[in-house]
Amino acid sequence: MQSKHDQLNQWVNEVAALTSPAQVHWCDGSQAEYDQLIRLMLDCGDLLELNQTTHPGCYLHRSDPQDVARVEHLTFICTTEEQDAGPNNNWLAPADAHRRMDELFAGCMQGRTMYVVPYCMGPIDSPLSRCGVEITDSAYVAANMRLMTRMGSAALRRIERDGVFVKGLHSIGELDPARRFIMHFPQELQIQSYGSGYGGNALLGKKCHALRIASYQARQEGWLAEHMLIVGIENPQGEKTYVAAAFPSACGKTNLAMLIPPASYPGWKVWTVGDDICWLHPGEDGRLWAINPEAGFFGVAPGTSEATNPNALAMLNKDAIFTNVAVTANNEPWWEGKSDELPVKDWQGRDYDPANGPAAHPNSRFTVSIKHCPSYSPQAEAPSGVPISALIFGGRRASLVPLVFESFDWQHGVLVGAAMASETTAAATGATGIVRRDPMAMQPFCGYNFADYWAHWLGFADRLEHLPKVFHVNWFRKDEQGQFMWPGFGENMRVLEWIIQRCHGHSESLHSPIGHLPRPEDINLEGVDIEPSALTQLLSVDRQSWAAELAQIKVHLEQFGERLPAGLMDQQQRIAADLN
Ligand code: OXD
Ligand code: MN
Repeated sequence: MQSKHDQLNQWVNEVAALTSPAQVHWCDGSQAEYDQLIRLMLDCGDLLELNQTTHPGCYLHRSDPQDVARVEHLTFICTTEEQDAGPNNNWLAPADAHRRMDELFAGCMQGRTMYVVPYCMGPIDSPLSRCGVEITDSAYVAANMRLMTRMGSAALRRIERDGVFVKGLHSIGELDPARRFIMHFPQELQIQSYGSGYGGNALLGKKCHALRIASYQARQEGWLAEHMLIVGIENPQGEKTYVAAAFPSACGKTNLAMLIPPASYPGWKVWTVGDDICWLHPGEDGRLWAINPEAGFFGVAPGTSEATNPNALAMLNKDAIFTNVAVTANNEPWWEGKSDELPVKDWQGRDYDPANGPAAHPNSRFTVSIKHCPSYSPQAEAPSGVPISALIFGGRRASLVPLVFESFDWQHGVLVGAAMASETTAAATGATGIVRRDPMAMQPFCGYNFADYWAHWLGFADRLEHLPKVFHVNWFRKDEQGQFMWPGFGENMRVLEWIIQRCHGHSESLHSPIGHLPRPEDINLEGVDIEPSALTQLLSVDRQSWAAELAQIKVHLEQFGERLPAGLMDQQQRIAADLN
């Protein structure tokens, strides 16, 4: 097959000439094709069948043990000017990067099938959506792309109509960490990824396209591509308020996106529009409108349970691909936190032995269509997206940061996002549990200089008549004994309620130097076991520690030198002065 798009055909031919595959397969996205991909992977051992009685259509993939997470140190933004990539990115000159990648790709698909995967990020009929084509030699990637994106013929027709598309070239190569690179060429709308089969490195529609390339494009075109979940919160009167929230990887975006309100919230419901990526566009009505560019979840498995995220558990009983989880004697998928039962095989297929560490890899994942989620919002298909009333930033902070606060205004809100910090998690290689700055949860994903990115954010103040309110939350505060002080999960509804009341101008707040905080009595504690003194502590601001934090924020901002928009340092100085 070929497309009606000459430039696409030409590129596919060029890639085939470079990589020498045994055959080329253009993906149409059909069920028959998906079934065929699964069959192929079962035959070669890339997939293992899970219990088809309890988990029909569910399979397990065990990755190379050296290929289990994103590799930030091997991820590059290749712009002509180094300054355009900024201190927040690794940079290579485009010509150097191309030379290096051409060497790796030369002949790398010999004996393999080259899949041409057309996909659309966002509803197929939405003017806000953008398309791409991923060429890959991995059947696992092709199958996962069908779950994660609108993949196949409909996307190809749109590409033929639009003309423009992002070119993604991927090969698993030898899966050798020493021969692994994830390169982005935002000016050429190109991505090249070699040597990894891991989701964020290999499913190019997700982080590479929908965040890194899209954030660059969004700046040029006047919108935002963000690492945010999107939910609609429905009150007992049936009114829905949409919010988007940015948390670093593996900090509970998926759980919040599928929250089930506690029993003391009858008539409330949370609708899932997206769990990871959000494209925000100014609407003609002066509001900010959001689409989820993805069509599925690539969620972290460990910790997902009946208590933490029953909606996720319910959607994982059929048609899901699991990566690096453990299995039980009954051949069902298993991970830490799922049940008290013990697995028989760990994520590497060894007999389970606690001495080898966790049975499921801490960054083990599930891939499943969003439509399987019990709280799926049909608005996820709305071509114009959903109107956003609040943006919520959050991180994993054991101390200092209150349960929730609201920024004074948009400019302050941008500083709150720019100053975000969180303990690192297993979603990326490297040490976990270390506090690092992760502005807007975009540290690994912003495709250009953060200074320019913050200036772009600040500019929305002039472009939107109805700016969303900006909040910061922290579900992860610990007491002196190291115990979490806030129950989290479904109980986070209590914080969301205050947030949406603030959006509708209904609730009180207390002024503090770092923002508006709820008074303890503004958080509904009916039906939850939490000491009033703990809540008071969760809602307090320790001036001395915050003064130290503001000093660190200053150092963080100073890295961006001359390019840093003045508005951010103004905000930092105002708060620091207030704290003193
Ligand atoms: C993800 C990540 O996979 O952020 O969503 O790492
Ligand atoms: Mn993510």
